Amino acid sequence: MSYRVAVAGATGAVGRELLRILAEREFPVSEVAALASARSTGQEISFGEKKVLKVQNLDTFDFTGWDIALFSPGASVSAIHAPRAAAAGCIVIDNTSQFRMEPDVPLVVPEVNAGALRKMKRNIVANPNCSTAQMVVALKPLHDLFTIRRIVVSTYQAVSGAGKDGMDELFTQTKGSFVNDPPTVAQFTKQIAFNVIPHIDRFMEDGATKEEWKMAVETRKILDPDIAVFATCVRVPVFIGHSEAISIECEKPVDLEKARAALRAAEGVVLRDERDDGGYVTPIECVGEDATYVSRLRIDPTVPNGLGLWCVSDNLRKGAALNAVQIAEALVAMKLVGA
Ligand code: 11C
Repeated sequence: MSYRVAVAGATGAVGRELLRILAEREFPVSEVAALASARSTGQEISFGEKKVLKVQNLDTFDFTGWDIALFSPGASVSAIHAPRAAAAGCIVIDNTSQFRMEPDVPLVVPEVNAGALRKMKRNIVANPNCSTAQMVVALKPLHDLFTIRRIVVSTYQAVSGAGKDGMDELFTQTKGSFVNDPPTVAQFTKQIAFNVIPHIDRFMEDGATKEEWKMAVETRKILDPDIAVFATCVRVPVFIGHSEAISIECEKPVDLEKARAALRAAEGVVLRDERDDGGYVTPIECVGEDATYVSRLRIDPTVPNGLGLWCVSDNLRKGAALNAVQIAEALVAMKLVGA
């Protein structure tokens, strides 16, 4: 069986990655539609090696008869068009923050909680924030073994999390610095070239940012509602690949060898932890890769049952487009689409 698949937000950084991954993984499509705002209508965008799609207007697109829509157009646009597509009978996999915390919308990372797809009620499935996705993939095998009770995480997030404009800003500021051009700051709150910024998304009342709040509430929804999460999210001058330094406190005694074996066996995880020069993975090495890489695994002796680790992943792939396509694959495997 093959499926009619629409990609909304097709001209953005994640939209392009969605089309690339659908083709790369040979998702069984009978037809693909690339959708974006009116100003991109008619633009040409490639799908796989041979096909070129003409971008269609999301505002007027009729989703009747389409099986799956992969949405990444921004939360306010998803708010309008995802329910419209769902009402037409199309299953929406939404990559924005719009529906993630709604109780009747499953929030899914297939390696962790594919079973939640069976609870889909509104034809909408949510894809988590990129920093959450890689963290829960890395922590699931450890949670299964030791029962995590608290997570303290610091992130080092690439500018592509802020889309193509964020990438352009890092590029322009970096280039400008060599010819003494004063930096133009638009996408971030301060200069990002040669700097780090401890601020992603807006501030909330308690002093956390929304990115930090998302990591906490999304992790609880996906992995376990009883886990406490304290996150500090930082933007760094890296184009692609989010990194995270994670410390966990567990209910049960931790055992390093068992942790290593579980991470080696876990779906979606690659353990590279050699305790030697270069024996760990950095973000530039994970670009274009599907795995979540775990390194620097070690006991944290400062808390009971503590363990620390470093994890990196391509934020446009596992953090966004790849996870969405894996959700589509899970829907097919579970016979939840196209019935
Ligand atoms: C960033 N994590 O790096 C954000 C991007 O809720 O889907 C993704 C925002 C989201 O800026």
